[in-house]
Amino acid sequence: MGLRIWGRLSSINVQKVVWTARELELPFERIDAGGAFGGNRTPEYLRMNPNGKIPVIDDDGFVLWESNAIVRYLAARHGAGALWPSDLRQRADADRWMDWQATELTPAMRNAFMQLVRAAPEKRSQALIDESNAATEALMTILDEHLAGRHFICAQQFTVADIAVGAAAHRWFGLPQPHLPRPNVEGWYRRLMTRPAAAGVLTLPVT
Ligand SMILES: N[C@@H](CCC(=O)N[C@@H](CS)C(=O)NCC(=O)O)C(=O)O
Repeated sequence: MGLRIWGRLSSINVQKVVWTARELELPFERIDAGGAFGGNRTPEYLRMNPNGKIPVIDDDGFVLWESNAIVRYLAARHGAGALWPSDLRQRADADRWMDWQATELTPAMRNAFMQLVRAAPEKRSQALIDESNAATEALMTILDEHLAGRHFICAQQFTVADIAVGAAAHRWFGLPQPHLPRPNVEGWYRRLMTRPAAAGVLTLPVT
C-alpha cells in the first residue's frame, strides 16, 4: 500500500510532509483534501484524524496526523543520521526549531497571512496586519542572528528543522508586502529553494 498523504499543497503543513517525502525519495500518493477540495469532514476522514485537519498520512496502515510529528516519523524511519540527526543533542536542536515554528513563528504570522491573502480587501484589518508583522519581525530577528555563519539551521547539516521553518519562511516571504532585509535568512532560504525536493512544493505562489 505504501505511503499516502492527504492534503492540498497550498497548506504549509502539507508542504512540510511532501517536501520531507521528496527529500527521502519515498514513493507516495497525495490525495487533495481540505479547503476548496473538502473531504476532511467525512466520517472516514474523521476516523483518521478527529480534528478534521490536513495533513494525515497512512503509511502501510499506520495513520498519523500533526505535520511536525509526521515529518519526524518519516525522517526517523528513513532519514536517521541525516534529516533526523542521530546525536541526541543535535536532534534536540532540530526538534526545538520545529517546535519554535509550530508554536511561535506560524502563530505570529497567521493574521498577516489571513488578512493579506485570504480576507477580502474590503474586510482587511490593518491593525491585525501591523500586530502580526511586529510579532513576526521580532522572531525573524532571532532567526537571522541564528543563521549568521550557518549554512542550515543546525549548522552544516540539512535537517527536519529546515523543512519546518523553511516552509514557514516561504509563506512569510510570499506575503504581498515589503519585508525588512534579512541577509542570513534570505541566503538560507535561497539555498533551500535550490533543493530538487523543494521544487514544486516551495515554488507555489502563496495562497
Ligand atoms: N497542527 C496541525 C495544523 C493542521 C492545520 O491547521 N491544517 C489546516 C491547513 S494548514 C487545515 O486543515 N485547515 C482546514 C482545511 O484546509 O480545510 C498540523 O501541523 O498538522
